[in-house]
Amino acid sequence: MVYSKKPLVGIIMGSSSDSRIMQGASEILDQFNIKHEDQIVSAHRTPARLSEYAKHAENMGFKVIIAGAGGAAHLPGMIASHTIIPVIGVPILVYNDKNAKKSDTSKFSAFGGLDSLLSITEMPSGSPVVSVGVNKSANAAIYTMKILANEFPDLQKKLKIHKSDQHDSVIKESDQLKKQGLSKFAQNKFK
Ligand code: RP5
Repeated sequence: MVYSKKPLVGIIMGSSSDSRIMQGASEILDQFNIKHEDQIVSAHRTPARLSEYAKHAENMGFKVIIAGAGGAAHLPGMIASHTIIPVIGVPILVYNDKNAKKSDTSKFSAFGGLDSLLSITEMPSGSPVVSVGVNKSANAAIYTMKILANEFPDLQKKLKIHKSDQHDSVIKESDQLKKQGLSKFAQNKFK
């Protein structure tokens, strides 16, 4: 089912380096056929663009904005200060590693993503931004769909199926574990 011809969700991130994590949100939204528009908007490197983006998001009629940022992570809060569209923040562990290789962990946040998590969740009273866990962009997408499902009953059905699929996969794995024994199961799973 096509829910809307126009994107319903805006995904933004502070840097191209965030795209590795933020793609998790787009994968889930694509899987559920939810149109989204994706952009890089830096709160400190493109501050004017940030306020323009908020106007753009309202003009586009986005229902939710998913905003990912690392380090000081002021992007979600700043966007929320410009619009009443609900903002879901994704705290990102990677920091200042635009040019780093995937294997290079030396440029990860000194505070393990806690810096970003607190920046997003500790918005002063009156200017709320909700947050998912560090790097959990897929959860931001699932939560977004829970909000959208208030409007689209078909999406409610799909989310219920998603939940029962999760249930079934746990039961299936538990049966395998019981049959094989814990040691063999773990060896097979992680070999
Ligand atoms: C934040 O600074 C971005 O969200 C990113 O997570 C972090 C580092 O940016 P780069 O130096 O990788 O561009 O604004």
